[in-house]
Amino acid sequence: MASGLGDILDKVRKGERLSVDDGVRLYRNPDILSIGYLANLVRERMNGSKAYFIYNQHLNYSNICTNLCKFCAFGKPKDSAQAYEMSIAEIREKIEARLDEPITEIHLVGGIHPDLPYSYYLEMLQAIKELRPEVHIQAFTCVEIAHLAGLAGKSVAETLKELMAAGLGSIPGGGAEVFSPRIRALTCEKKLSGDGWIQVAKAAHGLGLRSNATMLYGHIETIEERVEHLEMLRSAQDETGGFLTFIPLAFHPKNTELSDLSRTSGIEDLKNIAVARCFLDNFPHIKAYWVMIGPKLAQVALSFGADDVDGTVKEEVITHMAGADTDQAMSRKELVRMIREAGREPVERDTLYKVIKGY
Ligand code: V47
Repeated sequence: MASGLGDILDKVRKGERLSVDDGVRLYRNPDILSIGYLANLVRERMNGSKAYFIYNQHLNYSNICTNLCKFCAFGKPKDSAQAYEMSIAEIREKIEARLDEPITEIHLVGGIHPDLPYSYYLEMLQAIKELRPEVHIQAFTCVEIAHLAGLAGKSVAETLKELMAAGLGSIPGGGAEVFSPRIRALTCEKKLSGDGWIQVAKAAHGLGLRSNATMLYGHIETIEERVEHLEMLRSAQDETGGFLTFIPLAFHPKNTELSDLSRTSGIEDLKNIAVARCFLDNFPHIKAYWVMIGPKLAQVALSFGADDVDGTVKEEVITHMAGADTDQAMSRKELVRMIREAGREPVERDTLYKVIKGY
């Protein structure tokens, strides 16, 4: 292989684990086609030609947040004119409005609210389950779970058990950002630490809950800090096996305190997907989140390590507040066409990757 990646190619072919140094070298190497080739070998070995999507509904119940991270345009202080919080009745209405659609997953994320009581979160899950008993609720990032445990005055595990009894099915990957204490101090000092995030994920896995993981790249983090983040995830996954999917999240600077930074490039987006696919050898899935990188690049990503594009979504707020110019939703037909034209086999899945339908 040209570009000095021959030894990494050997490791990938033999299914050997990449070192931290290999990860850094991949990030620093400009030969995106060779990196994509390596990632595609892993992708096809793990997932063949399948490309997964889901019929889901996103619901951001409140943007009021006490963390106010510098990279986030979604979170607002309680007294902001743009602050909102949905009552349980409003959440019901949002769910009722789409009862005729074959939604299999509801994705719930909000800010760290200063005064909503613990009972609100339990009632939200119960209300959704009452209206749609069959739906899988993927809700509350590890950061929110830690906050809810604080509200409940219970351990994370006890809190998770109560949330599960109320309808929680799995945990989304948000809030991970970059685990490095340096990045957290500079961008999100009030947020749960990287170690804290991993502890919540492990507690969830210990109870049989599956969860996702993300990394927010393209702001002020170094390549070494990205690989360190991936390494922390890989070693947690060695212990628990509870992570389902890794989602690299492309930083969108508009309306944030880091708005002088540029948006990520297509090459940077593909590289983050490809390096993750090569490095995270124990993660079953890598998602190219079309909302953040656009459906066109998500198609290309399906040959650079990704085997999932997320889903129909609808009403995405977090990235759109930060200047995303993608649509707010995609139809099943559009998702199937996008995957097919990328030369992959579209598979509609549920949250836990059970096949719902092949196309
Ligand atoms: O935790 C915040 C990120 C995350 C910005 O688990 C930003 O399947 C880009 O985690 N530019 C929430 N990103 C979204 C998320 C997610 C999305 C889709 C699927 C899944 C999954 C998880 O969004 C936050 C933060 O890391 N974020 N601000 C921004 N300006």
